[in-house]
Amino acid sequence: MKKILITGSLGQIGSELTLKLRKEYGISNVISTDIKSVDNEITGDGIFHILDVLDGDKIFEVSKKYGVDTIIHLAALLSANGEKNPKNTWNINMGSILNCLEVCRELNLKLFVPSSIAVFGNTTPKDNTPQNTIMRPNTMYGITKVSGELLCDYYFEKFGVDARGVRFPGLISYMTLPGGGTTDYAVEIYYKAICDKKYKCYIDENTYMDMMYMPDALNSIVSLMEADKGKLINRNAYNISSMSFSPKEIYSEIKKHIKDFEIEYEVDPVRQKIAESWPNSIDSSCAKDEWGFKFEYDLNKMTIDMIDKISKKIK
Ligand code: AKB
Repeated sequence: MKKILITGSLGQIGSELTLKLRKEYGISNVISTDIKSVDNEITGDGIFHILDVLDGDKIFEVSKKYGVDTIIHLAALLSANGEKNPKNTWNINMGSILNCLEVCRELNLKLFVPSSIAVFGNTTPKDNTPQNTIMRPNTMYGITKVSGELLCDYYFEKFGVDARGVRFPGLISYMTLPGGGTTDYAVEIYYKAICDKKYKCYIDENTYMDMMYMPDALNSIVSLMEADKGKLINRNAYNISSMSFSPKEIYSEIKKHIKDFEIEYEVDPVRQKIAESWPNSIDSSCAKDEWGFKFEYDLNKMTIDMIDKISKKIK
């Protein structure tokens, strides 16, 4: 990667990835974009353009103007929000991937598109879920993620577009809040523990889902995009995870540091149903073998860092 265009730069992944890539690849080599603008270091301290991912001509124009060689396409609607307007979710998530693939085909660019554990469904094996297994998701978000994987594979096979992707688990970070996902509770719980000392959790206490701390997620994007093309067999769909826990377990971990923290449960049937359709834990061995995926943070180490960072942020 030399000149990188990011869509969804103001989102949970995009805001941290933009800063990391500016540091590693040079401030003038990262073109951050989003559908809206806000006043912050992403829009103020480097290159930033307003870009609607449904406008393929504009993606082409900005990519060409800057001589981009890689697009990292992060803009998407997530699982819980996706259920509120499924048709819109299909149109945005699929239309934008198709636009990026077309621009990459025309300009010969590399492409990263994140997939998700949402590609799995009720009939998928739940524990240590294999890389290649049954994928019958029952959310519109999950359907767009499986379709996105297939579309990227198709563009690679048919047109040689070097598209790559990972199946992200729930991502936990302190800088920008996630919006409209099922795994968002695992971010909210830290803020509530620090600010209010109590949290009302919308996921049942014993429901397990895969998770990952943001620094590991960002490293995985860079490692995959810099990996030797010849080694990538599962190129658009790598299972990756660094931990799996239930609300009860993350609560106990936080309570080690915030002794008077209390939790209660008010399960949201929509998000609970989604959570139950996803794996308890997935097998990341193909990502390890094919491009050296590794992670640094487990629940304990992440909790120490989240509490430290959020406490400083809200001071
Ligand atoms: C969501 O909960 O929708 C996302 C995801 C797992 O893709 N965090």
